[in-house]
Amino acid sequence: ESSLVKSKFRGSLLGSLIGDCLGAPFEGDVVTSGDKIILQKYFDKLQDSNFKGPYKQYTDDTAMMKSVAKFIIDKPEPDYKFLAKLFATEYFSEPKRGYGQNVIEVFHKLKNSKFENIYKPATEQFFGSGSYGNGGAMRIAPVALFFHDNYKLMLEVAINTTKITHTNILGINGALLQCIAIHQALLMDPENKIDPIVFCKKLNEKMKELEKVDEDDEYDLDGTSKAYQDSLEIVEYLLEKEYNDGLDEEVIEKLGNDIRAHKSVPTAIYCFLRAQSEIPKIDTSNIFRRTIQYAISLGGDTDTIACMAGAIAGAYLGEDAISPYLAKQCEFYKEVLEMADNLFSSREGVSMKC
Ligand code: F2R
Ligand code: MG
Ligand code: MG
Ligand code: MG
Repeated sequence: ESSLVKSKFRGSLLGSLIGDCLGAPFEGDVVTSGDKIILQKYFDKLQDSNFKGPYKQYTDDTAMMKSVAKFIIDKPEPDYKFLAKLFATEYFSEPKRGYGQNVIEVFHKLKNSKFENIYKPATEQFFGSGSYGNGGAMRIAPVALFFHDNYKLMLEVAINTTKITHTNILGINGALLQCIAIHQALLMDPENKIDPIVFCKKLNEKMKELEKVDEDDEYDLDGTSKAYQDSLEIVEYLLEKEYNDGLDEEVIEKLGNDIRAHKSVPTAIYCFLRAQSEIPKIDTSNIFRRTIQYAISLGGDTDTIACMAGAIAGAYLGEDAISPYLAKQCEFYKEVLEMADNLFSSREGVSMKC
């Protein structure tokens, strides 16, 4: 039983890395009609045991996820100043990993203020409204895994790790949704088929608890406070729809495929759920590969949407479902597996102390 959980830790972090590395070359792409064929060939080639190419490099998604993992592994009692320092150190040692345009201001301010108030720089982003980029969500996997048997603490840590860079409610709730999606997938038996609608409804029940809607708030005219529960309704609607040639365009139009959390996290969840059964023009019987390949086929923020979908798929399926040939194409894959094992074993240490 504990070996299954360990395999799920590995699967989730590896899934996150593979989505980032394989999706990165396509980030910002606009989808065109031949893309599914090109992607099919790209994946067939990468998965061929004889193929030897240069590593696919990871981006900010993995760079920041590394820091979140280290923050948990090195200090079991959450030390958010330590995490802020890890984020900044990682950024200044390798600034060219494709970070968001604005988040780098936070790193500079943190450093210049000697990490005096680690939450202040993020609150100043976007004229005080805070970032709703998907940067909080893309790096959350280690939190969902490590704290999976303490739901309340998991949510608290997810919020506090996100707020160092993202304070807009959409940025925070997006990270929470990604976190609970990984958590819910982790608790599923990979021997049992997932019912996408049931999975989505269950997630939405939890999201309704998290998105506290104030019915009397006259300022919330655009429904920001319940953006994610509304999006999950759309996920359900799209999952129930019969396949047609325009379906993917409708997915992009209704759920989004860009760097905003509310226009990418629900999309990643949809990708994972849609990939539980066959998808036209994606020729593979492997659910993990289908998830990543489909996520990338939607274009836009491909590294991040594939990274988030991959983290969920890996948490459900475990490491065994992931082709080692695909993993071996990614820079840092050995280190990510080591990170997953360290995350798993530091957890055992903590529960023994209790
Ligand atoms: N930065 C990128 N990719 C470059 C963009 C791709 C390009 N379009 C292309 O064609 O290739 N990728 C990485 O950034 C995303 C994560 O970003 P993060 O960490 O959330 O950063 P940031 O800067 O806080 O937010 C990102 C952008 O979102 C918009 N935004 C956020 N909050 C806003 C607000 N309150 N008001 C207005 N705009 C807001 C801004 O445009 C931010 O720059 C991942 O995709 C990662 O891979
Ligand atoms: Mg294209
Ligand atoms: Mg990136
Ligand atoms: Mg991205």
